[in-house]
Formats: sequence, C-alpha cells, structure tokens
Amino acid sequence: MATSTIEPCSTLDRPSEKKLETLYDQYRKEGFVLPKQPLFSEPDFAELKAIFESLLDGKGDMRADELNRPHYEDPRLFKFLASEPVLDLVESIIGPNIGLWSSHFICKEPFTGRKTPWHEDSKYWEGRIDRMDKLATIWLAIDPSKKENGCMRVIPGTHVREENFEYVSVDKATHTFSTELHGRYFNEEDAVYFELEPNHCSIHDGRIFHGALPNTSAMRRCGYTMRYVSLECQINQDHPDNETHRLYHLRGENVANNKVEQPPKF
Ligand SMILES: O=C(O)CCC(=O)C(=O)O
Repeated sequence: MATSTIEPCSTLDRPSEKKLETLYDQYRKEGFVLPKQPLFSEPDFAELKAIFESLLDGKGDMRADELNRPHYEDPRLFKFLASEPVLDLVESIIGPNIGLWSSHFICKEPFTGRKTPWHEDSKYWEGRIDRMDKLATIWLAIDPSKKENGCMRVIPGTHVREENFEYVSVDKATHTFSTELHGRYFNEEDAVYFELEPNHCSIHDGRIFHGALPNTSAMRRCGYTMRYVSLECQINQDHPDNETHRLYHLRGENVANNKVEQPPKF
C-alpha cells in the first residue's frame, strides 16, 4: 500500500512558540491540555477521516472501538502520525527525542458504544517502559466529541500521584477494558470533559486518571489516539507484550538505545 507520491501534511496550523510554552506549563500542572485549534489542514483531515472510514468498512467482526495499531497495516497513517504539526506539539511536551508508541481509532457507535473505564494508561503498560512521565497521547476528534456521545474525561492533576491504585473487574460487554480504577481514589464530579469539534485534539499524560462515558446518543464518536514516548525512556525488550510491539523513531536521538524501526514511506 506504499504510495510515496503523497504530499506531507501541511504545517499551516503550527502554534507559536509562546503558545507551545503555555501548553507545556498547563500540561505539567494538570496532566492534560486542549490546544483549541485544528491539528491538520482541512484537506489533510478529510484524508485521514477517509482512511478511518475505509478501515471501519473493512473491520469485519471486530468492534468499532478495536481498531488498534492500524499503522502496522496501513502506512498511509504515518503521513499524520509523523507530521510536523503533530511532532512540534509532542516535542513541546516530551522533548525532542520522539518515538511513536502506538495508535488506535476508538469509535463508539451510536447508542451501543461502550464505556471506557477510569484508568491510567501507565497501569496497562506497567513493566514495559522504565518511566511513565514522558508518554503523551494526542486524542484527535474524528467526529464531534460531546458528553452525550462519550467524550474523553479526566481528573486534573492526578498524573503526579504515585500510588499503586487498586483496579476492580468490570463487564467487557459494556466496557472497553476488563478492569477499572477503584472509585475511592477520586471524585467523579471533578472530571473535566473534553468536548471537541472534529480535527481538534486533547493531549494527556500517560499517568492521568481518565475514561469516557458510553455513547447514549445517535451521534457516532470516533477519536484517533496517537501515542508518543520520549526515546530517553528505556523499553523493556524482555516484557512479553513488547516482543512484537513496534517502536518507531520519528524525531531526534534514540537516547536509550532502544530497538526502533524507521517509519515506512507513505
Ligand atoms: O477514547 C476513549 O474512550 C478513551 C481513550 C483513552 O483511554 C486514551 O486515549 O488513553
């Protein structure tokens, strides 16, 4: 599927240095930021959305929220994952040495989209990376993302709590994972809901408490999570989940000498 004639993403939406500094300050304090501007040009976003629609059409029996690591199969996604506007934002948060950790289209179908349980991403990646303070996820709205269709929500400031939190079992028929962070550690009323228009994004720290309500509305809710790790972090190659995991070197130096791959030509 390699199509090397495709143009790279345009950089017209690059935030100013001042804005990047402000975003970083908020991210450090709260564990998230909402840049409040389109991530891609309109034609680039339309192209990404068309790729998602084609993957959704071809997903077979999989659930719509299970299009995980689509970039392993579809190199066209690297146009977006490795684009200048995205890497400039990521660099302002985790520094100049950037690896692509993962990506996932999480689509909640009207009325049936499952709840995303409260969790820390870092809990699910425990033992796979030596530190979790330099993992950032860009959550890009493909559809309008509102409270009623299950937008992302976070508990601000929880990224700096260093406890080993208890998780409880939940039903996979109604939840996207089988465990959820115990409710005694936070007050759901403190949640900030990330209501986003298409092509707008949030960025969150891998340690923040977050989740999403089920989609109880008639409006589909899809987000593309693009996950980045600083290449100063050491990936534990002996962890079974890392055996077939691919880390792509996108920018800067491979400081911790991790096993990395070069992004494919798109
Ligand atoms: O999109 C969702 O419902 C959850 C996303 C999430 O948990 C994440 O991006 O880490």
